[in-house]
Amino acid sequence: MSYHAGFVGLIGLPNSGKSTLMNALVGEKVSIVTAKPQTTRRRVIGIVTREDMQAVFVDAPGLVQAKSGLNQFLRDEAHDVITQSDVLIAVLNVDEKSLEHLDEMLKLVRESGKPWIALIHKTDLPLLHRPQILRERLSDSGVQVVQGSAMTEPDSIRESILAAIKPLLPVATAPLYDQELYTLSPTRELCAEIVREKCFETLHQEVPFGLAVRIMRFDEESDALVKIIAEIMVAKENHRPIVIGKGGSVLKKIGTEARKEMEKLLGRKVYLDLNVTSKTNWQKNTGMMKDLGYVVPKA
Ligand SMILES: Nc1nc2c(ncn2[C@@H]2O[C@H](COP(=O)(O)OP(=O)(O)OP(=O)(O)O)[C@@H](O)[C@H]2O)c(=O)[nH]1
Ligand SMILES: [Mg+2]
Repeated sequence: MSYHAGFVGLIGLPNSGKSTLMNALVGEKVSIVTAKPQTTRRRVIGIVTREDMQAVFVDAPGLVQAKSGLNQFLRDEAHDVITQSDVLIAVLNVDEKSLEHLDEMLKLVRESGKPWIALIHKTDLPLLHRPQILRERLSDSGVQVVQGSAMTEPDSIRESILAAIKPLLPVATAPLYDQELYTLSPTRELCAEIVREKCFETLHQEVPFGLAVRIMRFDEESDALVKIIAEIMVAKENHRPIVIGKGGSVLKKIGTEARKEMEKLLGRKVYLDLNVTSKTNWQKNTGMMKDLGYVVPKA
């Protein structure tokens, strides 16, 4: 039995369900998921180790066209994941409105020269003819096509994908990472992302897209309690009162939901303090972008 190990990039348009897929593959929540596009900003690693393989999945931001600011970072980050991966999974959601954008995404994957498979995703949605239309678009590519829904059938999608990618992964003598590891994200990063997820779910229009979250303090007070102070940075002064809400009601909702999820993650009680600050147009400030980790690592 040959052993295979390598990096597998999840590539697709915004909202195609890449992060939901990542969580289904790993069996743990490592990537945040929301109904809004452009939720994932920095790549997230999720590791699946089996007796005969280790797949290091890389959840990338959705592919967008952009020439500046945060969107340019999202674009560059997704392109870099393509470059750094050994194998790609092109995620095509059946409810995607623009077939043209799907074709552009497929072109990018094909032109990378990497081995790849396609996933026709969200097949639980009642769009009966769409999977067939997408299959026809893929028919001359000669790649393996898997279909399913990470939301409603996580186990079967995981097994189909692992079986399809294994022969495409490089042959290896040993796993790349410790077999017990399932993500490389530090706990602080996971906590910051939880706050950002709750902001995305609670806030609307342009506000969530212009905010970033930093963990300012992470104090393990005891075996039973962690004290976390996080900063929610907004890009415009007038977004601050929106995030706080009347009498602090919006911030309280974000805080309560984030705290509950952090308690699940950490297995301890969490005391969470959220501060909202405005840093006008931080997305245009190279220093702040770097500070937040929104820079593409140099190869
Ligand atoms: N019906 C259905 N919805 C799904 C499925 N997978 C994901 N979704 C929903 O699609 C939306 C986007 O999911 P994400 O996993 O955040 O998508 P993404 O591709 O990571 O999005 P970006 O990070 O913004 O590029 C969320 O509302 C999910 O609940 C699926 O299999 N079926
Ligand atoms: Mg995502």
